[in-house]
Amino acid sequence: MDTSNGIPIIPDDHPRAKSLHYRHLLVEAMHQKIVTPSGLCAHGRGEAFDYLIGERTTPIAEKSMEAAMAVLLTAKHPIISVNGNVAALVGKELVEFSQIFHIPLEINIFYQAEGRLDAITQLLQSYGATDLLGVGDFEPKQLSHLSSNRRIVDPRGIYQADVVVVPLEDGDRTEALVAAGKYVIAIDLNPLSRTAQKAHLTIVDNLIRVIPQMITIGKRIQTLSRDLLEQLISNFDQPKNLKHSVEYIIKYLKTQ
Ligand code: PTJ
Repeated sequence: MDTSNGIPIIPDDHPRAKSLHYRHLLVEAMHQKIVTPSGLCAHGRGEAFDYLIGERTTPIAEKSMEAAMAVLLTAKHPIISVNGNVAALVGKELVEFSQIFHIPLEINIFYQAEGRLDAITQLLQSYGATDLLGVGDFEPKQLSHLSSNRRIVDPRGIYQADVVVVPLEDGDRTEALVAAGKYVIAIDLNPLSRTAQKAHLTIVDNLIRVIPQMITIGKRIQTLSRDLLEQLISNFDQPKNLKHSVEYIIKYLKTQ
């Protein structure tokens, strides 16, 4: 941890030490080009919504994670899309997730800038990632209905995927992925965002808590029969999930 005159900038006993730690991590990652400057604004938005659920995983999010895991375990070509914030916040956990469940990671960023793809690649490789998609030599394919840089995708990954996980996403691409016939799993603290509303399954929780918890859930359910996994999926109701997530916030605020 950086210090100023030998005193840690973020003392361990600071009441918001954890939150400040993640901010610091993102600022450092921005200096290394992993995170784009706008990524700091996106994080601030997320922090605000995290306050509204008491900064902990709700029972609603827990249920959506179980359904998401069932979708991933029964998918033919699942893929996880990784941008700068995602790599900086949970790169290590995502590499572990990818290796345990054999779900590839594709780097796909909105703000292209020299050195960013390399910086994100190197970070993920430092955690043991080997077969990253969206980088290196590949024949780029384009998603229709999208004009941003994120339309360029890897034919071995997002392009052929039946299920795409989009943590911390912008709404445009979620819509383009849905229009392309893909089942979209979003992780977004804001249940009102376009991404949250347009995805097939939204986990309204902090990415930082979600990935380790999905690993735990995945290990628990991966031996279930296909029938049981499909039951978990059919029991999930996205409109109810979003409605209950908003109601949770309202209820939580009333207790304050
Ligand atoms: O690395 P790049 O170039 O691809 O940058 C992409 C950013 C992050 C800048 C881009 O995706 C973006 O602008 O995102 P938005 O449109 O600000 O949306 C971010 C959404 O993620 C918001 O709805 C936030 O509430 C939510 N969010 C932020 N942090 C977290 C989060 N959701 C879950 N966990 C978080 N830690």
